[in-house]
Amino acid sequence: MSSVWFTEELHPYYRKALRVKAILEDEQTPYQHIQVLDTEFFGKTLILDDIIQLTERDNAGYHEMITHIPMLAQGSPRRVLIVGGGDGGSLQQVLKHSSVEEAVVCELDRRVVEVSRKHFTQFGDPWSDPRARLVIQDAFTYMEGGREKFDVIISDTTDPIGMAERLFSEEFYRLMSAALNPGGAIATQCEQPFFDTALIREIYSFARTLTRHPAYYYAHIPTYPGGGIGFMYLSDTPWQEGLNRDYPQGLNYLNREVHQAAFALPEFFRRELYG
Ligand code: SPD
Repeated sequence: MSSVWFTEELHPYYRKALRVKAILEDEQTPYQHIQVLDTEFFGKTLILDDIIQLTERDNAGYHEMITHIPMLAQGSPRRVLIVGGGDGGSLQQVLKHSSVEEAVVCELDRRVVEVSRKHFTQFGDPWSDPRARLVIQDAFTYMEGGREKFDVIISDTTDPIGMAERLFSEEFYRLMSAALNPGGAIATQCEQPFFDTALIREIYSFARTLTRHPAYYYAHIPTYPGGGIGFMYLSDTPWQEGLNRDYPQGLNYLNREVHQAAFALPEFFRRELYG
């Protein structure tokens, strides 16, 4: 019996594949190629420009770690910005914090929101929460406006390819830092230690000039290259402050032990980053 596989090729020497049961969406928008596939074991899978963004089975690790780590460190965030994040997964997590009064999602492509809302019902339609505000705009342009301040900023982007590349630049990190209230915290999607060492080192080096306590942490996500992804934490508040707070109910990945362990880095990478 023949089978159909979706293959993500990261490098000429590295690819990974999911077995496909059905193609649910396949659409070219003005910005990107959006696909939703139903896959064996991992369930519905969102793919943008041939890069896996999330699956039903393993997205919790990504969304819980990119949101709650900065939220817990800040302690009582009222205004939160999510850069990208049109699938709603980070928004769902952010809204678990009762301190939140407004969560702004700045997403470029409205179709990501519409398609995800239809298929990823496990996020519980966070868009219908009155605290959620969707801004359809290029995040760089939105941040350059510089009018709004936030307690937490989460950069939930795709990989630094094409239009998203600018969201990994020093200039964009400066814009995010400038939009942060005192005591606030930022977490960004920050790629994979094995494959993206140079990029992460570069981001860490300018993160050090922007905040007092930058740090890199990691989560295990089987469907991402290398089996996981890392995040850059930027704040004048040490991430350890978050360990003393109450965690939101009903988490699937994050607990206090995982929180602490996520900042422990394998020696080759710790040396690269922290010297
Ligand atoms: N290498 C793929 C990284 C994808 C990160 N973005 C995920 C978006 C989920 N909200």
